[in-house]
Amino acid sequence: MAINYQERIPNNVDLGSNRTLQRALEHWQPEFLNWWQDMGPTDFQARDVYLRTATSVDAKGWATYGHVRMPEYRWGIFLADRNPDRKVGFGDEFGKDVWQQVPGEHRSTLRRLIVTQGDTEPASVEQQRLLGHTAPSLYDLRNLFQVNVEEGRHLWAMVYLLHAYFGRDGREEAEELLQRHSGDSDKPRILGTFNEPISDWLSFFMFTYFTDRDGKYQLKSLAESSFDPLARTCQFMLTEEAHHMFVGDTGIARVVRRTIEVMKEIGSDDPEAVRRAGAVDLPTLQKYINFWFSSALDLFGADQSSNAASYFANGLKGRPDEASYEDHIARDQTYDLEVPDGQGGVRLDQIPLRNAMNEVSRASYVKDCEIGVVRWNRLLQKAGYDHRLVLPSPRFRRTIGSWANVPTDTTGKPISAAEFAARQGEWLPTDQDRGFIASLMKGVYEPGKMAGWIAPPDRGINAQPVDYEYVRGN
Ligand code: BYC
Repeated sequence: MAINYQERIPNNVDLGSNRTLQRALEHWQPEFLNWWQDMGPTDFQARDVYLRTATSVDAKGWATYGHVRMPEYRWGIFLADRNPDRKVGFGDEFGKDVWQQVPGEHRSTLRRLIVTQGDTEPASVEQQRLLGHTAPSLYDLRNLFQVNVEEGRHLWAMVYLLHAYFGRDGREEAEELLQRHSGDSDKPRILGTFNEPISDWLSFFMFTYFTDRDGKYQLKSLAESSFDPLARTCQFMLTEEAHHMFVGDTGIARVVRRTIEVMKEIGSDDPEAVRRAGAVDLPTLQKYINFWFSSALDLFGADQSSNAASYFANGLKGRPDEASYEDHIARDQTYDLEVPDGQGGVRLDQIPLRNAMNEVSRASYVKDCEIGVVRWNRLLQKAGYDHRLVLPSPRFRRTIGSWANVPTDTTGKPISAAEFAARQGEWLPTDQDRGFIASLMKGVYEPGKMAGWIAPPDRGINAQPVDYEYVRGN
């Protein structure tokens, strides 16, 4: 039976009138659903989940709530409204008309950027597929699935661009997006972090706080693109991304709150005592921050990058919030970059600003990450504890860029490889730490009940109470 695409795939790209695109999607959609069944959340596909679905881009339609089974979620295709006066906002073509089609000379580069972005979306769903079994509450279970279906929608967004603008190559790339898998030794996902398993909920909250925030900054950069359909797609994706970071930010805050409660109850902040009482001790929380923050920093690419310089020069990828800068050409400016001097010290290099664009984005990202840390620390301060959580230095544990494989401590001081090896258990989760966190992970599925290691949220979703039955059925 023919599928009514206007109905099946909510969209604002007039899918119904584009036969070629419809045919391409008719071919891809069943493959996507197979992938969702095989690689998406395990065992919860028949449950009714209280999900937000975008049915249009306006304020009324972009967040429609109701109980749905995940395989019946309506993965839609939405681009922010077109601004007919939009001009190229940066680089050598500054001020010219933006492009509605892909210029031949930028075709392979744009395809690669879109494929890299698209690859992360299903990767994250694969990484999180087992988490439903250990959800700390129905509220959290629902949030996990919300994040998962929206990452699925973000994949649709990139696949739409590949199908609509890149012809046969685009269709092939769209298929490969379903063939690479997170952690697969033959066909891994493209970027490092997306091959790290996320097997516990503390990692999930870290991932949605740190890694999804990289997503925010990359999408902001692509939302500046002169290729207008890409820019408009990313602008709309950013509205959904906000909830993912909210899940991470409030998730970590709830862990801190519960830890404080337990420390008060037992009258001790001794990490072993906190663990015995079933909460996450603060040093372990810090190690998870160190791990996921350093991993996310690599996602911005190298700090000196000729790729980044040419993306900027050619108008393909701008700086996040490009409008907030004064000079959008950035041809003659320089950037002071701290690099290792090769003798255990640090040297300041002045490099062309365009080559430092990845670093410029990374610096904005780091500032944004600080905001949550300040909030978590305020909870500790208010409760009368001196312990503070911190972001490690951006030089710590890097595998991309000038600091790649340069051993440092968490303050960024270069140290010997031997010292790093000897001390990494102080800074990064050990097998024993991971084992302890794993031991806390037990599914809690009674409405309103919470696992003992996490405090309840302040409020429910879409003005529903916290004890609402967010996920129903067996
Ligand atoms: N892992 O010149 P460079 C999200 C490669 S997250 C592996 O700096 P460039 C989400 C690089 O490909 C956002 N390889 O590269 C979050 C290059 O290879 P070639 C995802 C890496 O191109 C949570 C070489 O190293 N979006 O949305 O300037 C849940 C030299 O590096 C990595 C995007 O990433 C790495 N980490 O920068 C769900 C946006 N880093 O050319 C979703 C699109 C670098 O020598 N992607 N390499 O073979 C890009 O803009 C760029 O590809 C990157 C890399 C910023 C990632």
